[in-house]
Formats: sequence, structure tokens, C-alpha cells
Amino acid sequence: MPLQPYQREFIEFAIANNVLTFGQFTLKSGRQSPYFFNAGKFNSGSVLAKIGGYYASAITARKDLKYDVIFGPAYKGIPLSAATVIALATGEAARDVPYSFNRKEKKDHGEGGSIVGSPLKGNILIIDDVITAGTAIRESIEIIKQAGANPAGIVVAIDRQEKGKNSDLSAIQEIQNEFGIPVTAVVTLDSVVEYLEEKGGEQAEMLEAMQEYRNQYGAKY
Ligand code: OMP
Repeated sequence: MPLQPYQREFIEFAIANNVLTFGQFTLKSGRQSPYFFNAGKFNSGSVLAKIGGYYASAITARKDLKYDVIFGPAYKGIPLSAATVIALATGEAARDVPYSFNRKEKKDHGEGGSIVGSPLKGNILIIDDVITAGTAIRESIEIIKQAGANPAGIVVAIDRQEKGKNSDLSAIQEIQNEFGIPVTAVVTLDSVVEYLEEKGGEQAEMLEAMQEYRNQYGAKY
């Protein structure tokens, strides 16, 4: 699919805020990547408000997403999910969506437990930052199932479109096949490559590194 205007805008927004950077990075999977998406750099009020809007648009554009509660996994999913429910609560089709997040360490005093916010009940939409090999998302699916709720959808800012853990399919494809859960992303690796292609000239070196990386780790749909 050609790069959409909102995707170009999102990539420029991520680059301007040093969220999307180019260089040499070691990923959780051990892969050496020429780019990195650090959602921790969405670190001011105006930027967070904007990112919430992007997630909300991605959610409302997917008419097949049926959800009762939004879940943001610790840590980076927490501000992202909070920003998203605020964005969903405003505008024309405003909807007040309950949300929650998990603690990484279980608390055994006070209110106890590891889920903070709305109880996980019914259909749960997971909001996270990045999918690479799918490990983080699988953990969220597990948390939701253990709470007796139904993981009903996943929205991330970027799908790196890399081979998953178990096949040549992308992590997203594997998760869709295994759990039957729709997954949606604001942008993908292909979007970033296309953006660099459009820019041409000074981005040629980066583009080459990205294309090489895609050849090595890119999923075969
Ligand atoms: P998987 O669990 O392999 O899908 O990787 C996703 C996680 O890796 C994210 O939740 C991040 O913690 C981290 N990550 C990024 O934040 N940005 C990237 O560009 C790449 C990764 C990564 O390590 O793969």
C-alpha cells in the first residue's frame, strides 16, 4: 500500500522527536538493526497528546475492532494507552473507554494485584509501542487470558515486519494465525523505507542499510 499522508506525517513527527533514529542498535531479539523506535522519547504533554491522536485514528479506522477495555502493558504501553483513551474521549465520535495497565512487580499490600485501573473484563484492546518478534505482545495476551478476559485486538505505533519466533511469517501474522486477533499499526518498516525512498539524496546510505536489514530479517508474507 502506498504511503498515506498521515503515515508520512507520523514518520516526520517521530524523527523530529528523536523517537525514530538511524544508526546501529541491538534489539531485544539480539538482531542488529539500522534503526530504532524509542517511544520513551514521546516525553512532553503536546507530543503525548498528538501520539494519542494517532493511535485513536488507527483504532477508529479499523471497524472490526470490538473492545470494552484498553490495556497498556508496562512500561511503555502505560502512557500510550492513557494518551489514547484521552484522545478517544474527545472529538465527534467521543467514547469514554475504560483502561488499565499492569505492574511489573506484584503488590501484596494495599489494593494488591498486578492490574491497575479498570478490571480486565470482556474484550481487551492492547496498546503497545513496537512489534518485532512478538515476545512482548505474547506476554500481554497471557496477562489478559489469566485475568479471564478476551484479547480482542492489538494496536502498535510500528510493525517492524520482521520474521516472528517460529516461522518466516511476520510476528503479526503469527499472532493473527495463532490467536485470531486483529493487529494494526500506524506505520510499518515498509512505510519507513518508502519514506526514505521519497527523500532520496542524503538518505541514500540509510536507505541501503534499511533495505539490507529487510532482506535479512524481513517477513515473507
Ligand atoms: P518484541 O518483543 O520482539 O516484539 O519486541 C518489541 C519490544 O522491543 C518493544 O516493546 C521494545 O521494548 C523493544 N524495541 C523498541 O522499543 N523499538 C525498536 O525499534 C525495537 C525494539 C526491539 O528490541 O525489538
